[in-house]
Amino acid sequence: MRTQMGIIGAGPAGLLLSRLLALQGIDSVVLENRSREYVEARIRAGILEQNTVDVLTGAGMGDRLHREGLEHRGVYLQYPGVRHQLDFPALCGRRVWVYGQTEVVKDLVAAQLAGGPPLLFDVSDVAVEDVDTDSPRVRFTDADGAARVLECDVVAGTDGFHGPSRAVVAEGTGQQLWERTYPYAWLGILADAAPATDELIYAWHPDGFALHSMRSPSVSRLYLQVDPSERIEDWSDDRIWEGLATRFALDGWELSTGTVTEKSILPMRSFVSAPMRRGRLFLAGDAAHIVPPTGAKGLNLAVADVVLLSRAVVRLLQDKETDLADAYSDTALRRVWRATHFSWWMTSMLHTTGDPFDAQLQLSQLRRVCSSEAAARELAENYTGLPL
Ligand code: FAS
Ligand code: PHB
Repeated sequence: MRTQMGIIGAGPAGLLLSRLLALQGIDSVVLENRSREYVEARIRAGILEQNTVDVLTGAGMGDRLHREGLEHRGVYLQYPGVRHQLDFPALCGRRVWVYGQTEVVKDLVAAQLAGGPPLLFDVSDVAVEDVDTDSPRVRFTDADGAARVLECDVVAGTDGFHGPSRAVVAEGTGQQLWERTYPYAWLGILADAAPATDELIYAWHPDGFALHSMRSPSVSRLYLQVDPSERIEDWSDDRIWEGLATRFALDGWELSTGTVTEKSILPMRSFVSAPMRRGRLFLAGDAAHIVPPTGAKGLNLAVADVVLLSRAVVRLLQDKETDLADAYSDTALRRVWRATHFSWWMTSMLHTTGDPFDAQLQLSQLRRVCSSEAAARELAENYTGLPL
């Protein structure tokens, strides 16, 4: 097989990259080691920055998003006795959208399979070679068990945190890694319950953080801070709803409950690797960096990476200019560290540590954000997404 861009991984990064390149006349082949059903069923992010909505709409991927997505003006910050709404348009002129990553991926897969570039599911043994030459290749076994070779001009490692691409970059570069794991995790549920709030609630509570998000007018997505050693089997649905009701408690307001359709525990970490390139292999998304979900940045950062990467690849392959490709890693990492800082800041402000001194610092920070326009604007600008 031959193509201009070999793309490893059919997550939001890989699929959107293939789409953006196709719109500019660059061929690609996407290799995914899971099935279509698995990729389309994964429950992950739910908040889209204005930038992400603009990029998806510009790439012809906005129809269902604008029809079924929920446009939000802001979020609520809560601490005992207080629930304060941040008005993003007033603070920074931007908004966010609630539209599940699952839906974004479904839209991209459907468009790809309806006449888009090749998308191969259920591949295995993916190995990237010769990335220090102008003719890298990807060896893999296809779904029928046949050994194949994909000859490329460029390869994108959009294979997530556990994919093979980052290690290939490490082998050929003095890779630097920065990592921080947090002493808490998120227990997340999806429930057939009409959201009892019009916008997301980020709640600080002595028992731990809680987040009230949603997926539609009839489906809620909720998270509880738990100890990382907790096992989901130990959390009955009743115990979960009890914990949520306690942490969101506010006079005159009631949490609406319903059937829990999915529940899982997600570890929290910050991870950055540099550089995001080795020769003709470029990393994007979770393959290069992970942020804790408190800042709703994971998916949006992956989108920002592939917007930059698609511009660099078009310039490299069509104009034979290497300037954007040479600048890609440093440019992307500047945004990665901004999002990494913001996600760490949100996480540190909202998750209890059991240390009473921390608690007073966190409450002081929350009071500041809820009373100072400057502090609220700082949160709003980062949450809605800084210009690409
Ligand atoms: P992905 O991990 O989405 O995609 C990588 C793809 O590569 C996958 O399809 C994988 O199967 C494939 N792959 C891996 N190895 C391969 C190989 N050897 N060969 C071929 N294919 C291979 N962010 C939020 O903002 N809010 C959230 O609530 C939130 N929840 C999350 C929950 C979980 C469990 C996880 C893991 C992440 C969550 N995130 C959340 C972050 C999430 O949104 C990621 O940032 C986003 O999925 C990144 O997209 P990609 O970089 O495309 O990586
Ligand atoms: C979600 O809806 O899944 C979600 C929203 C905001 C976050 C994290 C997750 O910060």
